[in-house]
Amino acid sequence: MVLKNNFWVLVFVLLLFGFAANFHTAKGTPRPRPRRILLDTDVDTDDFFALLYLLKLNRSDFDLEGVTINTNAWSNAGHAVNQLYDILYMMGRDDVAVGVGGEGGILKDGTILPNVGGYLPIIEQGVTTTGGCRYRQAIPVGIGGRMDVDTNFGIRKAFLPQGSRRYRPTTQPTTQQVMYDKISAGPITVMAIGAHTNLAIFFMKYPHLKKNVEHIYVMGGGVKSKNPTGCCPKNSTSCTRQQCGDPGNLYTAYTSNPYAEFNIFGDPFAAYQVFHSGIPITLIPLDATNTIPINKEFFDTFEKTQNTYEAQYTFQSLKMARDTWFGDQFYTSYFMWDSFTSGVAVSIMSNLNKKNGENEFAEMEYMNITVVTSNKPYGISDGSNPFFDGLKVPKFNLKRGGVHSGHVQTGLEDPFCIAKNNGKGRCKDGYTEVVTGPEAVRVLVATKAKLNPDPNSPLDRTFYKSFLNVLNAPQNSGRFNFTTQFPNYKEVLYKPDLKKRRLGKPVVFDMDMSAGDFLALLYLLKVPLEVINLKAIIISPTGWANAATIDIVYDILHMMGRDDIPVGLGEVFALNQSLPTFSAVGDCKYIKAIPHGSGGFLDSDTLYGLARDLPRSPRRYTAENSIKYGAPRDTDHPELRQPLSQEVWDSVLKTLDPGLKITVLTNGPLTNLAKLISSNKKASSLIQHVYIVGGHISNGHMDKGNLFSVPSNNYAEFNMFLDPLAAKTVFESTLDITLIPLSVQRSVSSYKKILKKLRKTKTTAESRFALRLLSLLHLLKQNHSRYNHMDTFLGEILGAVFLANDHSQLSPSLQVKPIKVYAHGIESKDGQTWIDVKKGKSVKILENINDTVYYNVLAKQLSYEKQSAVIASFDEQNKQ
Ligand SMILES: *[C@@H]1O[C@H](CO)[C@@H](O)[C@H](O)[C@H]1NC(C)=O
Ligand SMILES: *[C@@H]1O[C@H](CO)[C@@H](O)[C@H](O)[C@H]1NC(C)=O
Ligand SMILES: *[C@@H]1O[C@H](CO)[C@@H](O)[C@H](O)[C@H]1NC(C)=O
Ligand SMILES: *[C@@H]1O[C@H](CO)[C@@H](O)[C@H](O)[C@H]1NC(C)=O
Ligand SMILES: *[C@@H]1O[C@H](CO)[C@@H](O)[C@H](O)[C@H]1NC(C)=O
Ligand SMILES: *[C@@H]1O[C@H](CO)[C@@H](O)[C@H](O)[C@H]1NC(C)=O
Ligand SMILES: *[C@@H]1O[C@H](CO)[C@@H](O)[C@H](O)[C@H]1NC(C)=O
Ligand SMILES: [Ca+2]
Ligand SMILES: [Ca+2]
Repeated sequence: MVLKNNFWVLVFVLLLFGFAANFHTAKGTPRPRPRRILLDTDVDTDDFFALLYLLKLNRSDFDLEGVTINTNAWSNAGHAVNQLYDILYMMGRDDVAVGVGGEGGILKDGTILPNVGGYLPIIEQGVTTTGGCRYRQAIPVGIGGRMDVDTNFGIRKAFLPQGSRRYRPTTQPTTQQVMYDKISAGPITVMAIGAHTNLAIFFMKYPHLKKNVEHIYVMGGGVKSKNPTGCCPKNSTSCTRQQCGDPGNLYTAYTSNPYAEFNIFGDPFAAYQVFHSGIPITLIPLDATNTIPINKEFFDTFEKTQNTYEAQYTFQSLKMARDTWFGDQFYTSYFMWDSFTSGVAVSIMSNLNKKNGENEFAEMEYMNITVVTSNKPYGISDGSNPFFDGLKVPKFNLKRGGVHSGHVQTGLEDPFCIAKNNGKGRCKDGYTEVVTGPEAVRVLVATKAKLNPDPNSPLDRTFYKSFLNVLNAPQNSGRFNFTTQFPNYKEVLYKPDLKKRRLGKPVVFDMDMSAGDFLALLYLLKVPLEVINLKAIIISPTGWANAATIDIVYDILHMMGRDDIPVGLGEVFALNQSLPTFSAVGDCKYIKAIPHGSGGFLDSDTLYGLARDLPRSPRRYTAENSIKYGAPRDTDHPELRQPLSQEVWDSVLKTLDPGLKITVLTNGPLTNLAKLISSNKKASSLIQHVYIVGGHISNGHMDKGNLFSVPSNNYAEFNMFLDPLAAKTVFESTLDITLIPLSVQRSVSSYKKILKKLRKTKTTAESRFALRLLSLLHLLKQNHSRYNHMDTFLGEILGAVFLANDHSQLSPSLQVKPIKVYAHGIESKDGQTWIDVKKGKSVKILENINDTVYYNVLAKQLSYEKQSAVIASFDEQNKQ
């Protein structure tokens, strides 16, 4: 059609000036402009490449009106939504609606309530936001997985500006609301670049609105693809064949399912609903994306052309992805997935006069496919399929013996799926399989990325060039980055001069980053250094917050002028929960008790929306890594690497004055402590004392624990339940323990009383912050049933107060009792603690304190003018 050397000029012109060529339907009638777009994304790295590409297009042709977050995949909701808000703010697009979560559920009879948050695949969705992770467990949780995605490798907080939009409890628009608003407003195109939970729920709830969706572009699945990753040379004997030549890309689940791709595997039943919705679908599967890797030529060209903030952000992210990639196969195994999908979609929409989806970037072909949701034989009832098992009428009236009625994969280690002989799994859940007959849906499928006809260009795919041109184009560019938005922000570290001080007892604080833990931390930082010398913080991300929330700890320390205190990241899985064969992934047997939505991770990860008001620390999680610590290579700044809890612990021991021992306060699951004492026998002997906040010693059947989300388990307390094996390990050790159990915590969890005290005392920045957080928790508790458990967090502060104070002041009563912890893998009993005269371990138990004195001490200490905040807030930090 065009002379070779003019081709790129044309593509460039088309892109900048809007793909204006053809906005006519196949029949030739002009269609209304602009084309409205809704993007459903899991906010992975590659997702915001796609988002930025869409935001750069001429808005009179393509108008992205809404973004909804798939909360069931590669990122966690609280981190994802704030990153999205920041990206949109950078791009000057605060008008784009953002939806995340929702508290609605699906009833036993299949009734779908409004505002289902989509935190769980439909098969696990009940009436709350807690539930299992049969599919999501394929996604790595920590470093190399969601930890890196949530923080965008640590680049996000260094780079993105910060606007006024952010997650706020109870006022955050939900996914279903945004979908409803945008889809009911008129014809719209949807792009789905995560799992399909949100969309499927929407179509099941509002089938009459399907007619407004003109087209769905999907990144996902593998149809006839042959995964090129992990192939061994033919005659190699040493190479371990990983996934190679199979349709799927579940590199963590290959031994159970070589057929599925992550997005579709995230919720196969949802994907089935979307594919079978009757709405025209264009699929960009691995077949096509496997042919467009981020190769070296593309990478090098990109490095040289970064004319906009969005190009810089994208390049820096890609570079960190490359520098931390395992093995040496980044250039052949990191593909353009979602970004390529956005390009193909836009190009098809610009060429609607052409047949069969012809476009600039991909070869297309029609195929008849379905999505496999269960495995043959159908009609069995083996306990794997909650749509049928134990129900008189199958959920959603599904057909007995139909395609959804077979065995459904229950997890990565599902024995049904694991092949006995050749190591190649046999489950097909999530496979976008070619079929004939009534199940077949005719779908336009991208099969291959188009080659660049210009043999002299280093960029040998047409889309490479488009991507770089679009991101670097001056139109619709980002307005600033963090540094240019906040020129007064200084990367300084604040450290007290400890040399001339007589320091108190050395303390290590082990926290799971629940709201109460941050208040306990503030409290510990306020206790005179002569009483407590807080040596280190270790994080147990096995409780109420995700690992990436570690940045809030850094920010609190920065605020309080304590950038000298090291922060160590602990194991992301409870003991015995990660897979022995692949430790980056594992089960969620215990942590599934924490709600994903309101009152759970969504709120902890944002500190109920307040974390962004804290001063921003130059210290934060970073994916920077070092060969010295087992990384595949040194990144640009290996010295910045996030230390692990074990390393921080070791360094504390090294700097300990002779004769001194450490006091440990744990405010979360005992994962870290159990690891420390079992990996190093000497560790116990260097621990003076351990204060454990948690456990419940029931004194009668009415005296229940606090596990509100596990109805079968009446008597456990969260910190023990979340890692029962760790609790057992600690309670069978030689450690000297004081337990601060639920009953005494409950005696000091009156919001009214503490708020009254805090309002009266002279205020410091930190007491004001504590007052804000506590008032918010109190209001939420009064207003919304999802926040009923807020007392739990107020009670948690007691450990810090008790540890720090002259005991007589609080009039504590302590009793020594022999304690045992249940940890045999039975959900209804795990984590329970009881008195066992014969076999229990003698533990001091705090039974009572004077609550009036307690509230006084807490409020007074927080408003003590010494050891007060160095910078009060983010706003103050950025003032001239
Ligand atoms: C966007 O498209 C409109 C309508 O075709 C055109 O008038 C306008 O100049 C374009 N803007 C840019 C920046 O290309
Ligand atoms: C932000 O942009 C400025 C100006 O382009 C640049 O000097 C700075 O390095 C950027 N900041 C980051 C974190 O990349
Ligand atoms: C593999 O086989 C090919 C031909 O059969 C041979 O040329 C090559 O050297 C072999 N490679 C190894 C590593 O044995
Ligand atoms: C898909 O199915 C339709 C209807 O059964 C059939 O006409 C068509 O040939 C099939 N297409 C392919 C590519 O198999
Ligand atoms: C650890 O988990 C496995 C199953 O994954 C189980 O068989 C084993 O009993 C568990 N070990 C303990 C000590 O609970
Ligand atoms: C709680 O309800 C009160 C009164 O209805 C209202 O003023 C307040 O804003 C609500 N707070 C929250 C956090 O929803
Ligand atoms: C708690 O302490 C306050 C102040 O010292 C005292 O007045 C009160 O009687 C004490 N309460 C109990 C139950 O001992
Ligand atoms: Ca994605
Ligand atoms: Ca806690």
